[in-house]
Amino acid sequence: MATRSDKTAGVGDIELLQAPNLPMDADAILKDFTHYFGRMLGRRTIRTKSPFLYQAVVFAARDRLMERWGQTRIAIERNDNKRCAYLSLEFLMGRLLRNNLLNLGIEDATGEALSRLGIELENVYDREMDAGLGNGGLGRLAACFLDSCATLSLPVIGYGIRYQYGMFHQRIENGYQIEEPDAWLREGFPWEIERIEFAQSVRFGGYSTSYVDGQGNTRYEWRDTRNVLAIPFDVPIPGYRNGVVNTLRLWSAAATDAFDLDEFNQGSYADAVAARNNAENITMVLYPNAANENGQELRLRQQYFLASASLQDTIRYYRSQYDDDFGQFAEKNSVQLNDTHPAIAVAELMRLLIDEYRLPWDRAWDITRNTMAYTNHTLLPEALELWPVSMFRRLLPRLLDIIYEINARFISEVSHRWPGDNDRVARMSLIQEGSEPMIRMAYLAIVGSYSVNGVAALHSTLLKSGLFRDFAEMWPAKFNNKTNGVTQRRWLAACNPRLARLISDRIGDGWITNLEELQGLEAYADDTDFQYAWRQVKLRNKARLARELALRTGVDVPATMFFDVQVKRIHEYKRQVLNMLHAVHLYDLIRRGDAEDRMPRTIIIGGKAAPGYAMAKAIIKAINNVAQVINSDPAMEDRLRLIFYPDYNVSAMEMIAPAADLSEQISTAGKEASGTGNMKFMMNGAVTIGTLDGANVEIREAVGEDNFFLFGLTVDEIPERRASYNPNAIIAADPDFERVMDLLESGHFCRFEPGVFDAILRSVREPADPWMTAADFRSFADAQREADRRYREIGNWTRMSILNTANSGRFSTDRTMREYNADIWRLDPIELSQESP
Ligand code: 26V
Repeated sequence: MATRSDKTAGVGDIELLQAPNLPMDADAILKDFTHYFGRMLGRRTIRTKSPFLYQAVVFAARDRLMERWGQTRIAIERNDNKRCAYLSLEFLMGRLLRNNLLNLGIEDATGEALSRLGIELENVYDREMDAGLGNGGLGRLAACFLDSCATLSLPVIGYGIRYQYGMFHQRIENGYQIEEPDAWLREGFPWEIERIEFAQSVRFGGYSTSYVDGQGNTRYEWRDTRNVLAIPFDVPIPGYRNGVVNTLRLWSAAATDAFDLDEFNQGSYADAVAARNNAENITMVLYPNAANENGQELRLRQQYFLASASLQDTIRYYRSQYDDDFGQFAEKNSVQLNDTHPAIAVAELMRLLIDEYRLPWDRAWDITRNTMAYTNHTLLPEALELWPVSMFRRLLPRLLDIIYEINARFISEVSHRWPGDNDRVARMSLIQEGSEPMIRMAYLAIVGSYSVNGVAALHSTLLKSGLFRDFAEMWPAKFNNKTNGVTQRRWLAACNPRLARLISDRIGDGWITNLEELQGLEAYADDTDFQYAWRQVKLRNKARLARELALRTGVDVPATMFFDVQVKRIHEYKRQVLNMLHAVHLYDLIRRGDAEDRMPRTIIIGGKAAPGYAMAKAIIKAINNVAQVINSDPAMEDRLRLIFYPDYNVSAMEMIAPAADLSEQISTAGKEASGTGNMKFMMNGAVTIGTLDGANVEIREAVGEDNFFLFGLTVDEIPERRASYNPNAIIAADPDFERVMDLLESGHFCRFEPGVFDAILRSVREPADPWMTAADFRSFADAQREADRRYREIGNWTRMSILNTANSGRFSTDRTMREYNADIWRLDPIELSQESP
């Protein structure tokens, strides 16, 4: 382990970090590109499709990141900044080249350099694979946070897992989702730096025991463990033109040389070497989330692996400044837990402080509770993490001891405060009793943290009154809200360059780091020249998306149609089914000649289903079947298109958001914690049709009710409606709805595949339907009709579109990160020394 003496033992830093930084002009970039392409990669001929082209461009850019990276580290050390470790099982980074060039300020120079070789930078961007190390909202949020923290000069380090296989690729075959592995590292990942010198060892298995030491203190030991090596790979995270480069540190598992020494000694050399897979499997694959696939042992190994390696790394750095004096640990560190996935960190920090550094329980607990902070990302009770006690005993016995001890002390606190309230004690216990006792990870996170936050105002309110009510009653001051955001560097500046230019030409480019400046667009909302230019940008973005749709699906759509888009993970609560019912309704209207005054519309639906989530997969099949019938009916041509967008991911959204007219945010009220796609669409001038759920509530407040298509039951209305919910009566009373159900139930969309819609239609008609799809059909169809009417008054729509962008300022992660910092982390910004260029 590194100590201060190690640091002073060397002879000093290499000159790189003090010398003037590399030039950023086209000549210098071209020279470096040529060096990497020819001398390092050993290539001579430039071919547009070659991965080496992309790699050489990355290396030229990386050189310029590298010096700033070193300068940032030095500044943090010198100022002895408090730091925040953002622990997340997911970082959905997407592609990095465009954003890194943008933030470094060398996009134009790089484009110029490459154009001299006859290469288009845009094609080089396209050669990059998405780093898809996440499922959806939660993982992409973590990626946006990193961009904003670097831009705000906040010393935040992301800790995650370097999965060999990220989010699976989705292929559609006969309407069904087929999953294919995402071998994103196949051609290498040129942004990362392996830092073997910071490897850590993580323990599993064995048994826990105690003994009394020379001074009469009880000591605990975790013996006979199987250890796995955690090797860090660092990815640079540049701020926007501020000289700061932060770090995303991704851990990769490797067998230690001592791994399975037993077998080795028993003479089975080949078995011993083969058994190394057991260690290396830990970071093999990202779990695609499905609440019904809980309790997978490998997943728990991933969680502990991340928590332990990251905390050991945090302590290593702290000790390089303070040796073994832990007195200031909590003043110098915050650890933000991205959902409960890394919540085992609460117990692991206790273990490290007590077992490894010999702190007494109370001091260790004090430090832990002043270091950890927890963010909740879901209200669905079935998504709350529970781990079998028996699995913990087998895999992490020492951590189970610690959790039991935390629980014993916590429960005694509860019973002192509420004497005799045994129900409350059972409700709040970290252990859910039963034939298979389970550990409630969310409760461990709450008890071990000084802050618990939700991700939108409504969500945070519902957490306090629902899921975490008892805890909010006990510690009201711990609970707070931090409404999500998205980074405008990726989600406007980089992905929508035409709109970015139009905006900057009018109001300057201050919005890139101060999104509230978009407010200045309000003044042009009624300016017909500006409106015209605004429409032209949207039209060109739609044409670009239309080309991609044709490529991916073979369906042609005119860019002049109304683009109605719902892209997100497929889940019943997100109600893609409601969207499909509406598509069938429009189809029916056109067929019966009742849609003459309707705007031609393209409905785009995209998203992945968890491989084990049968209903979500059935929804994909159903949408594809409806699409097939609609798109091959000559009567629908130029009137209605329904497209399922295959393999939706971050890069897809970068093309989709700039091209959307209407943003579908139609979850059952009270189910979507926040949503962040809603914000990306708004920023790019799409108008929302949505329920009062998650951050939609705040979006509507910001843009004004006239510029948002509201529909559906509210959170407050749902319980009373549920009590007497009768979907069959609702359908029977609504002729449009009845016709839609008739079409679907008659087999019109599955002539040769009977039963394909059965499960879905049954759930719509089910009085116990938790998502209450039927209850919202009429109000959804009415809101859609109103959206159509408003779109046909094109000036009016454009005004609405401009106002959406203009009022999206609040939904920048710059604002979100400022709030985390002001209320939770309290970090001082990194102060780069004056000499560093
Ligand atoms: C659960 C599981 C269960 C086991 C396997 C892997 C896995 C991965 C993720 C999850 C929970 C995901 C929760 C989530 O993504 N929540 C979303 O967070 C967004 C950012 O705060 C928010 O905008 C969305 O509304 C919310 O659904």
